[in-house]
Amino acid sequence: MSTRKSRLIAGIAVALVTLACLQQSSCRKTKLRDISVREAAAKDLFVQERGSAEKDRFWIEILSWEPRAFLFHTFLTDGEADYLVQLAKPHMEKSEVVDNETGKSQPSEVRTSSGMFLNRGEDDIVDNIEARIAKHTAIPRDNGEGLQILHYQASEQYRPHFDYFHDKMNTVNGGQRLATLLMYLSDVQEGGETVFPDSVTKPNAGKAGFSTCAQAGVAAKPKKGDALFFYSQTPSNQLDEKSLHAGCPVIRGDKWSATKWMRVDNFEAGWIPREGLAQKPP
Ligand SMILES: O=C(O)CCC(=O)C(=O)O
Repeated sequence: MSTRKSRLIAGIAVALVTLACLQQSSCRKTKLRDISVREAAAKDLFVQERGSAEKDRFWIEILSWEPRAFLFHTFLTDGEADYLVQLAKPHMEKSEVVDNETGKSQPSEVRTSSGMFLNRGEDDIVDNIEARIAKHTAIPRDNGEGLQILHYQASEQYRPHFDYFHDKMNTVNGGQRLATLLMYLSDVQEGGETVFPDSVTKPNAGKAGFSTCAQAGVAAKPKKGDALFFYSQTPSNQLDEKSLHAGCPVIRGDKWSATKWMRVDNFEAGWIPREGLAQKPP
């Protein structure tokens, strides 16, 4: 077919589609290929979930591609953040870390915070947050471990570490850790950022408002309700050494956070009994 003829046919096709479209009122009001229309539609979805005020707006900020790290702004409501702190407070214990050789948890100077584990699906509020995590990370809820709640007081920190395991024992159930969602449950007056010291870009070097620790690489400042999402593996499923990260020392104030580690496969979550806690739900 000649180029002239095919151009003519394409032109007629566009005219017919436009005519059909103009007969529908929805099409007359919006330009389908207008980006602002698509953005507004996406925003509406989140507004339904989070409330209409600008301060409640959920949006995703790309922090880094190497490692892959994203900041979910306004992921939790203030009420949800306060609830998790309140649930955990009476049960906090000195944090431990997994020993690379034995795969067992033990106290270590690597991590000076205190913490506790909630059960997966422990109650309706936790369950709802976990469903939201699955939706926004696109990683099934059943791949997640129970939430770990952490508390850092002034000078406390979590030194640089990987979330993936170096031993075999810890990967039997659920496989390796694929990704982490770190939810900030409080603001911190100074310090306490989560930093990736081996990130390829160094956007915070010399930046006012970031502690010296956080200036070493891509970093997220703790803000109540925000959540840091990052992968421990590259898109080609290799363990990502650039995902090395640290909880910088808190300088002023204190920091509460909740960590959701997500595995590559289903994770059989047990049920940790606690005083006053109901039996595992059916
Ligand atoms: O508290 C932080 O900023 C880091 C926590 C962390 O690295 C973890 O829980 O794996």
